Amino acid sequence: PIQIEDDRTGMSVDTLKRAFADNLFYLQGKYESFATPDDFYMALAYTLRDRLLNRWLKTFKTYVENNVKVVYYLSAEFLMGRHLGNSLINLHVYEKIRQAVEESGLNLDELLEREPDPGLGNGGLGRLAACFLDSLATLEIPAVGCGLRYEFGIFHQMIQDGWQAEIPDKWLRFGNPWEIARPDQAVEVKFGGHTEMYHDDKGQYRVRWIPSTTAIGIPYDTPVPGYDTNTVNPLRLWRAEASDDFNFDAFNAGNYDGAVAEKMRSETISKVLYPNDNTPQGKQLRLEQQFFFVSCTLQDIIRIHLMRHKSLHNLYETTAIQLNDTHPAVAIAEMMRLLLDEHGFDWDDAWRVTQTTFAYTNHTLMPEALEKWSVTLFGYLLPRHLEIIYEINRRFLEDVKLWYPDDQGMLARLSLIQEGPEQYVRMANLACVGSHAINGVAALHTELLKQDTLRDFYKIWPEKFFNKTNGVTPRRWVLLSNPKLSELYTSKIGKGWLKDLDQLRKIEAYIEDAGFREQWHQIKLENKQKLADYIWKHNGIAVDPNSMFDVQVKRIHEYKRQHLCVLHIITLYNRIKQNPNIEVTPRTFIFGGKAAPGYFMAKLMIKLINAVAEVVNNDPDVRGRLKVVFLANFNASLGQKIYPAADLSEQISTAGKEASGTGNMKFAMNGAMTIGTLDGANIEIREEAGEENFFLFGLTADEVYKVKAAGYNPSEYYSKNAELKAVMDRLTSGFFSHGDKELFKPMTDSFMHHDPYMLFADYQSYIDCQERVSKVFQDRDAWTRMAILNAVRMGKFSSDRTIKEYCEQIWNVKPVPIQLEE
Ligand code: 26Q
Repeated sequence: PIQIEDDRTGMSVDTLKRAFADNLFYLQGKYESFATPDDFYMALAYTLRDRLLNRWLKTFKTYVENNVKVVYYLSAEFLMGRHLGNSLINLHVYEKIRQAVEESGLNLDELLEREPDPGLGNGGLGRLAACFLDSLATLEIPAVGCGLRYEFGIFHQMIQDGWQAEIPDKWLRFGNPWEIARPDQAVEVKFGGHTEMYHDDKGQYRVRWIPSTTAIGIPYDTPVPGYDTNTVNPLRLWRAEASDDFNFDAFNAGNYDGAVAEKMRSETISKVLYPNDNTPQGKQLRLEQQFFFVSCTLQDIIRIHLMRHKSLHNLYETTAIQLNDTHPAVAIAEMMRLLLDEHGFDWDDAWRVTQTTFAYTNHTLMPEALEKWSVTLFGYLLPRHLEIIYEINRRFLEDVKLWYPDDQGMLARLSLIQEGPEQYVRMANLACVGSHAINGVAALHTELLKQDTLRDFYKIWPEKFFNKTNGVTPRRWVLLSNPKLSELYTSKIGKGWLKDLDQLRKIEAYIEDAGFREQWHQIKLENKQKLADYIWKHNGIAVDPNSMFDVQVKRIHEYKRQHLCVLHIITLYNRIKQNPNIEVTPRTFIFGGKAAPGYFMAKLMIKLINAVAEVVNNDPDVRGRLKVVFLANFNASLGQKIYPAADLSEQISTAGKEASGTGNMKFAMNGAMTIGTLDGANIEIREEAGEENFFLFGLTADEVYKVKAAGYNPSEYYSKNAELKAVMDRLTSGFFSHGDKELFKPMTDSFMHHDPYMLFADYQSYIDCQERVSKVFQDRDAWTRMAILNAVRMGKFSSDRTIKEYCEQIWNVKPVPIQLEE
């Protein structure tokens, strides 16, 4: 008999072709001859989603039936990147789909480019959450990503006259084929109002929260497939809707527009992602967003637990909740409220359940970046939660007084409330007291947390502190983005490296093989040629693929010091102007990154890069040896094109400021060398690669601290360093701004008078180090050897390693393999 494959699950090329055509007709409602590339993309996306559903439903069923412990990863951001390519990889159907699409007369690469990049995050923190979901599914860990379904993600960046312009990100315009709405699991979230005391039926005092408004949360689930497993975990994002019954009275009383205004207000909650990165903004709507998704998630968690258990006392046995920074930290208070007010717990039991369930990851050291909310705003929006926070604080400080009777400073620093003319709730302190584990995201970061930012908490609870050095998924960041390099690896050592990145070290055996090194070099060159084509298409700048691709892509921030790189460019430019025949190693400087729309200095930095580019790229004396390119709208998809093409990765933050960095890992895995400070994960990257394979410069975190304490005076560096002086003079002269001496003055003034990020202190060391970089690059083979060793020693930075550590040391969860056949 002929075996007939099901159209929605079959994996043969013929079935895939038929399913693709079917979905075009029945889901997009188009004949092939009228279909647009977007229609074809959608039809293909549905073809893949169909093939994930079987595994997805089976995964959920297995979790429920076996009553397994589940990790809930709470994050205000998930920067997932495109789904289609990733699901082709994780389902092992890339080649078959390519064939099916080609036999249908289409080009797969073009269809992949049609997918809008889901940008529900700002940068490192959001992308880390996405890498973690990939690793959790790959390691077969029961896990749910929980967050907000923003209608508008991170803005689309355009460059106009050298300045950043922001365009709304309408990522849902054509519909989202990857999500399934679950309106049957909607929940209600309360806001505002006041609280009341009453006696319960046992005569106990209880508190009732009478809210002034409510909103409805609708969950939308997106499948997250593991690589080479049957596990498909959900990413559950909540959308806010108005609850219609609430304004029924106003509606009936004829106050139609009043009722509609109220409805709009509720639906605003999940409208847009706040575009700030590492600089919190104390806006009411942001707090509403945080509480909204937290309350939806906790109600959901409790509902699921109570499906299999009589009470919530053993919640920690079924549930681990990870707080991705303090953005979801109000969950500590909401969990207490649910247990106390809605499930009749007494305080001590509720507190035990809360503390054993929650864990907190810190992503920042800069005190000004720690989240705090004015007590007035907090109490207005969440009156019951403010009461609970005060009670947590009262009990906590009682304990502290017992432990440190004479230390008022300690009490003031540990308090959940910052005192002063205006009181604030300190979210990091709330997260620390409510969690059983607190972790930093790189070894140095964790050490600095213990010694500095959270030192008092470390003093009282040293056993709560862990380091979990970040990682990235090698599936998206090597296999998907760098297929040629992946093929080369696999041809030598098999496919094992994709689930155990340490195996890449086996490649070291080929380091003396000149043919291997040549193949490696050719792959890098091809990747650079592709990026050069992209640059030509988008910026109209011709760049030489044989020049060094010197790349800095990341959010624009003063502490990340994109402007230090600009000082280097101007230094080289000045040398050329002084002697046009001087020998220079040809370089293409590539920048990319978004500035928070309200961050003036960051926007000025983008203008500066483009202004310098205009001069350098067009000066005949330069003879094309230096090129400067700013690529607009850096996001996950653009990252996938850039990392594989980079020769040099710029990781030049002021030591002690970058908690970890994760772009640094993506570059290194794709065979770029790093120039960097001893900051964040750079330190561990250098340790793994070997110090001879890392271009190190600059002050250490310790030295930064000491130089500042001794009274740092940047103008001294200016007067004593002739080359730095020439660079600054060129900048202030109006040379890069058509004679306008005012344009860059806010930045140059900051350098000369404060220089909080110590560019001048690190300038000479950076320039000297870049000299060494240029020298080595001229010896092509020496460079290739270093790049190979560097790349294949990055096993530690697979997010699989990071997630295994969280599972064993923080969450206490184990893999649950999914069987497809009964
Ligand atoms: C908070 C309140 C109100 C509005 C915005 C915010 C907000 C949003 C995003 C605060 C911070 C962020 C993002 C922080 C972030 O991305 N941190 C980075 O996290 C990475 C993953 O751990 C690290 O590698 C980076 O070093 C760190 O900067």
